[in-house]
Amino acid sequence: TQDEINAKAKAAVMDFDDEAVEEVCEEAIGAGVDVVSLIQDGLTAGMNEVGDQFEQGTLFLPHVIAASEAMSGGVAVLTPILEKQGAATESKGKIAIGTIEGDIHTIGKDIVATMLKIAGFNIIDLGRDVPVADYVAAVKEHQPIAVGSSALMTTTMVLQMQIEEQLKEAGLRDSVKTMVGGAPVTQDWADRIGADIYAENANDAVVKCKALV
Ligand code: HCB
Repeated sequence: TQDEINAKAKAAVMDFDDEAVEEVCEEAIGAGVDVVSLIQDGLTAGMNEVGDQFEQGTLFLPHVIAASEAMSGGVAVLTPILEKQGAATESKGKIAIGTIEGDIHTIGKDIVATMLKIAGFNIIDLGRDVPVADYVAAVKEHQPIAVGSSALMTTTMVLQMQIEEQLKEAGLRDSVKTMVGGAPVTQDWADRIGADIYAENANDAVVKCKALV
């Protein structure tokens, strides 16, 4: 069942076991279970658990790296299936997204980008460690309906405020919706800096971006 497969995936990420992660993802595809749930309630749940243990000092950085590689391998197995599910949808417009300057955490941003693509948006992936000026330049060049930033650290999330400010300075703030996300980011933070959308996870991002069109 879905719950069993999610639990297996979570355990495999927590065991840093690339092969087991890929196996359970392939098993999930074969069994026809919901792969979005598998990513969110299985793989991500395992990753978060590893993050918690890293914070508590019971696991160390190499463990986090190993777990994130295992998770990324699983997402890679699932992506073609997700893309197939989304292939029929017509284009809903462009969204630019990237991980903010100073921050190299890409797993969450990549999942959001993939899910938005599947939902029918054209994604301009700015990558990671993206200078604030590059978000502004992307809005100018591509005129997306939304620009999303991902920040995984309390030290980098403050730069999301600068996106708001520099878009205003460039006279572009009213032409685009801003979206913020990443583990330390909250609705309260989005409200404080004046971002239009706070997305808690990839599903939330899809629902809220769809509501823009
Ligand atoms: Co990293 N790391 N890390 N890390 N890392 C965190 C983020 C800490 C919270 C861990 C901790 O201490 N508890 C911490 C940050 C503390 C802080 O806030 N100050 C931390 C640290 C300190 C660091 C280093 C500095 C460690 C070091 O070198 N000493 C270093 C940072 C280097 C840098 O960025 N300059 C570092 C490195 C790494 C890696 C490379 C080992 C690895 C990243 C691999 C990669 O991304 N390619 C990593 C990882 C994996 C984590 C944790 C364990 C998990 C992050 C993750 O991928 N989660 C994380 C702990 C945690 O977050 N609790 C830890 C799974 C994804 C799916 O969730 O939240 O990213 P997500 O994304 C969701 C959601 O937020 C939303 O949708 C996504 C999908 O549902 N969303 C958006 C995300 N972005 C969005 C954007 C939008 O516009 C909308 C929605």
